Amino acid sequence: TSEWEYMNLLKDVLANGVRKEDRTGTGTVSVFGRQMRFRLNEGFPLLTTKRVPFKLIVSELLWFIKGDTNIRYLLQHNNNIWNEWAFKSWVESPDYDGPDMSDFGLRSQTDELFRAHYEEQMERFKQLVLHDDAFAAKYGELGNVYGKQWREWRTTRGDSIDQLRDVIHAIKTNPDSRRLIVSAWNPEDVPTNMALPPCHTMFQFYVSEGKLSCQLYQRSGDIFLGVPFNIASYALLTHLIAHECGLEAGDFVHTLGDAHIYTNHLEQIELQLTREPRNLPVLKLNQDIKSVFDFEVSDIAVEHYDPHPSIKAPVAV
Ligand code: UFP
Repeated sequence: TSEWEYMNLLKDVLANGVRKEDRTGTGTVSVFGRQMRFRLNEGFPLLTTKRVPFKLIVSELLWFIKGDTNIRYLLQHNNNIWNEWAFKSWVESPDYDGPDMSDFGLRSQTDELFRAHYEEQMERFKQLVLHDDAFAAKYGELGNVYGKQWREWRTTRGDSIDQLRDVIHAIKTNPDSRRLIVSAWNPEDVPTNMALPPCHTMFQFYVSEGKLSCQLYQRSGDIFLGVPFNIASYALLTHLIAHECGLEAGDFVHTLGDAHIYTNHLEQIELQLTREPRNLPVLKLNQDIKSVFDFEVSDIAVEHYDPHPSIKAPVAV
């Protein structure tokens, strides 16, 4: 199955990676420049060598597609993957009145007592974002992250560009185009206006023989925790757009810049590599929905997903 592409990347980085310090202070083993190819007609590339939470991938992708940049929608779908980035802006603000949360990412992993305080404050934060509109507008907002750049890229003329709608239109009307690109990397916004500079920097579509393929350039990939999500997310995006355009899903080509394994994920990877990939699941879309922009979480499911158990690991923030 296509999952070997991922398993081989793990082995490659273990064999060829070099030690590299990183922004989070965790330490990584890293290589530069790698590519995986997933043939989407072989099955949906949701890893089977550990359980990957598909529902989180769906709600995050639909959140991007809506152009939403506030974590409230994610919280309403029990999706906590972006919480830390929003939380940070609150605990560093003058409005925050709880115990000191500086460097909460590392400290919550090493200090039990701190972790309890952190979890308490995070729960308080989530309730405020969910139920207090003014608070959500101020601190649930992540700035000009993916949703903003995909749907509402601001121009110097003072208007904006809906890159996603434009690229779907171009796929339908000019499928041989070599310019089917969406860019999330906005150099004007990167230093100041976004919680996390985009990891998935740009993607390109390609149409041939009735099939839609997609290639992602990811500048930085946490191979154990981030990349399995990213593979499934872009595979799903490719399927959704193919569905709207009346095409089959072709290949998802995943190109990585700094491809790294955090040193505190090495044991987990050793375990994962002992496991045999199983058959990939099958994606089911609600056929009544025609437009990419109309899908809800309940319209998207995978069938026959029979993974090995999940493997826990600390996230570097
Ligand atoms: N990361 C991913 N995929 C993502 C995402 C983040 O692998 O979709 F949002 C990882 C890559 C890196 C860290 O380990 O998060 C981002 O840090 P930096 O900006 O320093 O590359």
